[in-house]
Amino acid sequence: MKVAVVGATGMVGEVMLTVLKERKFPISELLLVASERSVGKKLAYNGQEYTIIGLSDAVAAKPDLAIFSAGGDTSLEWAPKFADVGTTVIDNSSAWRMDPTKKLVVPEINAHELTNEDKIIANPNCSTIQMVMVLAPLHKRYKMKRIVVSTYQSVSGTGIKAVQQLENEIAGIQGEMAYPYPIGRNALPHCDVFLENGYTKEEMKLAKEPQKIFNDSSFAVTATAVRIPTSGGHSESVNVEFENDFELSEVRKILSKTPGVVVQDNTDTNTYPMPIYAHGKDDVFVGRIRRDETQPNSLNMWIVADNLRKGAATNAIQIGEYLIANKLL
Ligand code: A2P
Ligand code: 11C
Repeated sequence: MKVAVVGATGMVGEVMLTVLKERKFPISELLLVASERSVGKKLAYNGQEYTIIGLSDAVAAKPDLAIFSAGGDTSLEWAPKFADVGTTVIDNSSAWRMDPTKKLVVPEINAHELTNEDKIIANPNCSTIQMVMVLAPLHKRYKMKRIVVSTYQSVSGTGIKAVQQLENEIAGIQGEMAYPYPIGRNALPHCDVFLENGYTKEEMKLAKEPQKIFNDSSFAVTATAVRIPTSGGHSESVNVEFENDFELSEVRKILSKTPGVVVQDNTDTNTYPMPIYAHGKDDVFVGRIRRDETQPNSLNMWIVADNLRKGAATNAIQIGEYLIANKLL
């Protein structure tokens, strides 16, 4: 498999290389691609040194697969150029997610929809992925009506400048600001840009992407997305109302049998998911599972995952693995 990683020098790109190596992704030739600023620089993968190349050279090399995490504008411009030479693109940006001609895929949920006609495949937003991983088996069993989610998102979701801002603030160093306010000892109800309806773009991703992933618009999602001073790992408080009632013991049983989901839920031992322990792991962790006592058929949960892993790199690479396993490349 000739594989290009576009945005290889970025935060998600770095995790992609780690995950590709860990999962022994079948690579016969690896192309590491970044902006013109990085062309010619060296990057190591699996003990070997690679020279960064630019996008034109990468298209000319006609890779079988290109995994993009280089921002929406780069994806909009370049993903079609790769597709034109026969490359299948898995794109981590928001550029193609809501395009009706593109699939939005969480492999455990809807990879079966993929065909070899899909040349640009969208990877959902990180906070969406971890939420739908937990909701999918519950929706199947109890049918969701409405979800209210509040997120507690780490600075790594914003990018390297935000990680630096938090580190500078902790060290007491004056530096460049990624956010309009300090993030240390703070919480910003502001992830991504504000839209005309008063929501942020991140909140609308949470509201819209799940329907597309489930191919079902019979339920509604409303979201508040908050940036907190954690370096990695997103957390979510999720309230879900179902059509049908449930037993908590059955909910726990269903979730503990769901591949990619780990239940950490024991109040006697203070067991619940936390971002520092989700770091570096591919699973989605769920705990604080309890009945919402204020209305029928409703559940509260706390969901945590490494946003750069299952929320980005791992999910994209699992899509690639599915394509290979099903001979769709
Ligand atoms: P570069 O390091 O050369 O700027 P992050 O999300 O951490 O900011 O990383 C973004 C990634 O996308 C980096 O690898 C960055 O490369 C790459 N990138 C940004 N703009 C472009 C572009 N116009 N063409 C190709 N790669 C780009
Ligand atoms: C965040 N979810 O944590 C974002 C990062 O649409 O892929 C990824 C943005 C996206 O702010």
